[in-house]
Amino acid sequence: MPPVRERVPPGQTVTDGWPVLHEGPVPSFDPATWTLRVFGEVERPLVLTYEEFRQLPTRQVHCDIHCVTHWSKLDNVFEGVSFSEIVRLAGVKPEARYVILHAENDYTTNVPLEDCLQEHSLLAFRHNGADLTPEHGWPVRAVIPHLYFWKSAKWVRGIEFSSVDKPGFWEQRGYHNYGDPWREQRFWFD
Ligand SMILES: Nc1nc2c(c(=O)[nH]1)N[C@H]1C(S)=C(S)[C@@H](COP(=O)(O)O)O[C@H]1N2
Ligand SMILES: [Mo]
Repeated sequence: MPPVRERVPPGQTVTDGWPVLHEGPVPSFDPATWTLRVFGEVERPLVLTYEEFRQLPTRQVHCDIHCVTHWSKLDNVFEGVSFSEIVRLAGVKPEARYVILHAENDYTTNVPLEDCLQEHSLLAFRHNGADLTPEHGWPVRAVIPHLYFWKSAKWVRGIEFSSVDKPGFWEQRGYHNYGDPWREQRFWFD
C-alpha cells in the first residue's frame, strides 16, 4: 500500500470511526420475506430469496472508502458477492450499460456497468470480520469503493441492468453523475 497521503483523495480527511449517513429510517429485515430482484436487460430475470443470495460464492475486498462529505475510511475489508456473480446468473444482454441499484425507501443510484464489474465492487454483508450493522446496510449493501460512497447503496433490494442511464436519488439533487473522488466529482458542475 502507498503512504497514506497518496491514498487519500483531494479534500478528504481520514476518520477512524465509521459515520452513519442516509436518508430516511433504517429498514427492518425479515429473512423469510426478503428478496433481491434482478431485472432489466437480462436473459433471466431473477428473484433471489435471502437463502439463495447467501449461497452465492463470496469474496473479500480490501479497500478505502470516500464520502462526499469529506471523510475517508482506510483499510476496510468487505466480504460479499461480486456483481459478476449476478451477471453470470442473470445473463446480462449486450445492451446493458448501466446498473441502477434499488434500495429500501426508494433510494436509487446509477453506476456504469463496467464500474460494477470491477473486481473490488461487491454486494457486501460483512465488514472487518463482522456482519454489517442495520445502520450500515444489513443485510446487503453495495460497495463500489472507487466512487464516492453515496453510490454504495445500503439495503439493496433490486439490481436493474439498463441500456439508458437513470440518475438516482442524489444524482437528481445535484450530486455528480459519476462521482470519482480522485477528480473531486462532488457536484454536477465539478
Ligand atoms: N439506501 C441508502 N443507501 C445509501 C444512502 C441512503 O440514504 N440510502 N446514503 C449514501 C450515502 S450519502 C453514504 S455517504 C453512504 C454512507 O454509508 P455508511 O452509513 O455505511 O457510512 O451510504 C450511501 N448509501
Ligand atoms: Mo454521503
